[in-house]
Amino acid sequence: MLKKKEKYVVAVVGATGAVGNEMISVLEERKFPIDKLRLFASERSEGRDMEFNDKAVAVEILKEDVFKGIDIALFSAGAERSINFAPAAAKAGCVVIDNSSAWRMDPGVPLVVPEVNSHDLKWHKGIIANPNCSTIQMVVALKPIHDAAKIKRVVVTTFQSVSGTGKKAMDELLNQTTDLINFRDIKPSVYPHQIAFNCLPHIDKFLDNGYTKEEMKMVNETRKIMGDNSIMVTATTVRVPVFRSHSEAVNIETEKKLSANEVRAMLSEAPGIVVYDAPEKNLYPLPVQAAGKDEVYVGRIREDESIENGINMWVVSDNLRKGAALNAVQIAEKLIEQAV
Ligand code: 25A
Ligand code: L14
Repeated sequence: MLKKKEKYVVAVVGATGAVGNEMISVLEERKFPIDKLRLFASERSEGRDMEFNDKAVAVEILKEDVFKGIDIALFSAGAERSINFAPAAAKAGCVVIDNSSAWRMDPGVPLVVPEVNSHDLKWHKGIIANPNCSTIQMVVALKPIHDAAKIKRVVVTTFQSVSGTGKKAMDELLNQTTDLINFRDIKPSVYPHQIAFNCLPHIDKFLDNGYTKEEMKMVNETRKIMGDNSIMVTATTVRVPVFRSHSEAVNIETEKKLSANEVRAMLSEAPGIVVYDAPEKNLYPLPVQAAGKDEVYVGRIREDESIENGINMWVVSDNLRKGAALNAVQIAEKLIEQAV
């Protein structure tokens, strides 16, 4: 449990990665009450300094015994590091907010999107999981609809940017693009195929059921966050040559009928959402517009005319912000609110 203090000792594990970098910016921008910031990464980053509030902070090597005296640790260094280090951190009295997939479906670990289920923070035992990026932005938009009309089924297709995979993937898209327009040969390395000028229906590993792990995260995490196992979800996740922000085409079947106007009105009022929906002015959410922003943008809201009670919409958000770093920091802010 987090003890109420004026300022906290905060750690970012995986600080030199794409998400870790964003965590440092978000902590700074939101004036998080930090007494001391500690940054951890692997030996590869040894000797590096990073900037926080105009001061240099040295990157330290992650070891099991570093967590004493740290109040909150934001982890984003991959699932293996989270499995190996989060329990030791929790044992040392630190609250871990973990970005990896390691702990999300553990029944003893809350999986939290503050707009949806901050009440689940109450039962944490030292580790709190931050959901998958595609799931976070979708549940923010689903929650008001579920409360109003009970969702029966969701069919989602994602268009995911390369930044989710980390810095090496962003470099790969940039280098392939410049190589191809200069008629040079390319050799895929992070992804199994060319990502520039292409779409890959493949995110994370394939499972025995023919789906990818990313697709099944959207199914299982949505139910856990919404606290309703009756919601049916089916997903196709696609990597597209975009640097930042994920886009999603979401089809929702509800028990009660909702008009497109009702959905537009309720989402406009909902926390964390901005409705951009004026097609006559070519206004709809775009990944380049959402990049660097905090909100989940929703547009193209329309009734599904092929079923009785259905809605289609287009949901876009920055995967490194709301999809990862911002959601983690918002969890920490809620913990502070609830601390005694
Ligand atoms: O497959 P995994 O293990 O589950 O990991 C998945 C990847 O997903 C990203 C993250 O990539 C991770 O590597 N990720 C994690 N959570 C995410 C989320 N919610 C997420 N992506 C989206 N949404 P990343 O590049 O953004 O961040 C990697 C960070 O983790 C640190 N790290 C790695 N191993 C570590 C460790 N920290 C402590 N102990 C360890 N054993 C990593 O630090 C980085 O901060 P680093 O020092 O290893 O890397 C510094 C720079 O080096 C580059 N690099 C990475 N791998 C290699 C490399 N360079 C050369 N060879 C390599 N093999 C990185 O680009 C980084 O800039
Ligand atoms: O958080 O886009 O489970 O390659 C793992 C795959 C994050 C995104 C997670 C990607 C994801 C990542």
